[in-house]
Amino acid sequence: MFRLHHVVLVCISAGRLSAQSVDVQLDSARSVASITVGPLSVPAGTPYNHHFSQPPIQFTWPASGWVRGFRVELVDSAGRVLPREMLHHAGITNLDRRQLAYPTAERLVAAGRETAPVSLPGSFGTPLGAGQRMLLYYALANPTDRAVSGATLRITMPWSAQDAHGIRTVMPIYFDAHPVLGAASTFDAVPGRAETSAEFTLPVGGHLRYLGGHLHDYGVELRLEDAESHRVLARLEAERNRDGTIRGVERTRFLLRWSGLRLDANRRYRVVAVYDNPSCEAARGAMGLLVAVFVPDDMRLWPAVDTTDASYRRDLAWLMDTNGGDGGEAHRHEVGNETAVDSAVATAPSCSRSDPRQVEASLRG
Ligand SMILES: [Cu+2]
Repeated sequence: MFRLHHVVLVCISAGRLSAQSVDVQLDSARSVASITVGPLSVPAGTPYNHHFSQPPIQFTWPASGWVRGFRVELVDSAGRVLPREMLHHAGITNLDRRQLAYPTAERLVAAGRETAPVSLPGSFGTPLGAGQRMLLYYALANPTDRAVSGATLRITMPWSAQDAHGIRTVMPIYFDAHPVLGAASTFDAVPGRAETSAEFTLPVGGHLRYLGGHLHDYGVELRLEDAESHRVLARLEAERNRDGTIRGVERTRFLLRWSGLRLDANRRYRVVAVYDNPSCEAARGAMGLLVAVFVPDDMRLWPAVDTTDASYRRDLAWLMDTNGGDGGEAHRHEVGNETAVDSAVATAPSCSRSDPRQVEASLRG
């Protein structure tokens, strides 16, 4: 598939934002893009909830082509992969392309420590243009009593050069049940069962080929609905522990549909996050995101980014300020039964009133 079997090696210094630099290597022969930051040091005894982060680092994408997935790892000075607990989160935002449903910058890569490597099937790829400005952010933790030095954050992406044939464009998009542009899009999960929802429209139609979700503790399900016909188009259930904490959210590839789930341009859709909070107090910092891979009908209709847009600028300022984190809001991702709780969720030991919903919740658990 690749007519050029040479290695393009590009090193870019991030410059003014910090002393750190991002190194991008595009290896056409092996079809891999490798993005690294280092050397990094993580002090001992840096727990998950006091993770440390550097300011985001801006870099420029060196050559046009397609990325076809990603894997995020932290490796030590000998190249060995470090424990996943040390990677709080990492991501890459494309400053020169806007999201489909929102006027803010595209989230190209977003990984928490629960994120498995992403690999797009066969002929799919997300186009990136030479010269597009990217923002890389990450936060690390080290709960052990041994300091780590000389580590490298490595994001590896299957890569196809621009002269590759037969690649179909897919785009990473998401829909937020509580979209707040320029701040953490979190909300309170009130005691009992409650729904939080928001409508959106898409400037260009297309098909969803993959749909996953993101919920915090006490999340029950996410729904994608047609707000005009009131039909439920997709429903993803949370995998919950008995106490309502979250292990994960199911995902779908719409395998029963020939080309995925159809979404029309300029039609009203709704994303709904359902929570069931068995405690007597509101749980702060809840989230509800549908994360999708989208095949647009025509990429030329993708709306141009407006970097002077007020929402775009607020979102970027927030990203720089919080390093892609959650702005200090309570935040606990679905990492299973671990003790990684950095949330301000207050669960009253007992409720003074008897609430049938609690019984229901504990039975269901
Ligand atoms: Cu979250």
